[in-house]
Amino acid sequence: MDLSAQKIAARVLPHYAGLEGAAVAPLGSGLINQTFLVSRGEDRFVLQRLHPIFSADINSNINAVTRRLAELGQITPLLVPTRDGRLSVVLGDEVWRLQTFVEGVSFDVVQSPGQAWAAGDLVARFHRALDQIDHQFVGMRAGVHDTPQHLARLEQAMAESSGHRLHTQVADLAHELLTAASDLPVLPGLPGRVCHGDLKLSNIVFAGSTPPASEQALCLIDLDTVGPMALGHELGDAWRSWCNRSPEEAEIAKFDMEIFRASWEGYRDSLGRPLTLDERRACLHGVEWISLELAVRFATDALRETYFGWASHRYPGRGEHNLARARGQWALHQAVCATREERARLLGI
Ligand code: GN1
Ligand code: MG
Repeated sequence: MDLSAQKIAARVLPHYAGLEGAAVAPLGSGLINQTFLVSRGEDRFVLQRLHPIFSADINSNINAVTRRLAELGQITPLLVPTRDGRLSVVLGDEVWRLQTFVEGVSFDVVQSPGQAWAAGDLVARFHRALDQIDHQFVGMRAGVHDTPQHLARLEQAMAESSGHRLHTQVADLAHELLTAASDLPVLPGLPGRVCHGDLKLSNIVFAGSTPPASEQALCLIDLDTVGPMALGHELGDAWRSWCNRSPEEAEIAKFDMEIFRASWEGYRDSLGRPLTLDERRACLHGVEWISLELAVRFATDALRETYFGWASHRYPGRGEHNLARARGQWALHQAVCATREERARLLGI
């Protein structure tokens, strides 16, 4: 156990019953929260320190959603209450929570059309299960997919950091991103529905690493962002991740239409109702907007260097890693737009 994990164990685990002497080790590849695997004998749990953008309140959303999924017989991580029945441990400005561990495998890059079908089917089942949920969602991040606001932040970051070592490179990219945004068709306004909110592929747990288990989607994890959202943003975020055959930070991206088709069919066939024309239009352009928006968010953090986690063994700085990601999403955005007609046909538009 490394030093930080030992410290965590000493401060956080006493708040939970039965975890004396448990082992703690870093887990997963999330960019926002700090995640650890806690093991004691046969029992395993996931311990997370929430990123400061999230308040402790969001755990009540996760609790409502996961209990509903469990009631309906779906596999899901569940929050483990503290000794005094709370959903999280608050230590000064730190918020920690513990969840049950779902055994399985996550992927950064999609493996096969069968896996994509399973991902679409899982998300449809998740949406169906939450259609009638009676819960007041709290602590939602306002403006999470307000693309104009993200663009304005990028412009502000550029104005504020003219001396930054990456300023020229970010400015060249930002020029292209701003131009692309002004050319994109506006999304139809849809009412919010309960969504996962962050459907990148690594937030899905599959049953194993090779077929057929890698084509069996067990559950969604990383539920901090569950709550009302527009369907085009939800599935747009899924497809920008699932259909990219390159890792998020690779500067050359490929949008795979076979993966798009399979995942769309998985979603459509399992939703239990046909999507309206406006919903399908939102799906068509949602993935174009989200790939662009994520490029903008990464480009902003290339200058600000405050938000997304980064790999210090592969990049000289947080800015360089985020610039690579921004370029990757920009390449993806262009690849996505080049498939618009084909996607429209598949979506029945
Ligand atoms: C973050 O938490 P994680 O790593 O699953 C981010 C998403 C981005 C994603 C890009 C709360 O997701 O919005 O799409 O990185 N989450 C938040 O990899 O900002
Ligand atoms: Mg994650």
